[in-house]
Amino acid sequence: MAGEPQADCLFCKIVAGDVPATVVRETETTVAFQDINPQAPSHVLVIPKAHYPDAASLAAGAPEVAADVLREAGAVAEQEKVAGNGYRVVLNTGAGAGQTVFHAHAHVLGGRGLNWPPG
Ligand code: IU
Repeated sequence: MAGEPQADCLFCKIVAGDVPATVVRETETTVAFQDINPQAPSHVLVIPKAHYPDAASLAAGAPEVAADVLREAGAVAEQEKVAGNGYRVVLNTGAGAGQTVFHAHAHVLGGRGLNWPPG
């Protein structure tokens, strides 16, 4: 069923506490943790606790939680002290766009200059 934990999903295991992660923020509906392979001085992932494979399916199935994820992305940027100089929120959607973990997540990147267009 949409939103239910998936046994083979790494991020569901992080939500359950079965796989360790460096959690920086948590709400009733979201978890934010340090990316294991940071692409910027500050690189945090914000995920919904519920399992949706990508941001679009999250927005369609649980729009209030999609809003929570975006709100938390801003809160992470403030907490990480990267908001002032600008930061980027990235929602890779689909393998062709670089999505490798199919549990919705927002990358929050900051702490350096960020080029446009992205690679
Ligand atoms: P992507 O948008 O699906 O490519 O992002 C997945 C991210 O998850 C990527 O930046 C990985 O470094 C990160 N990650 C992680 O933080 N911990 C893990 O155990 C694994 C991936 I696997």
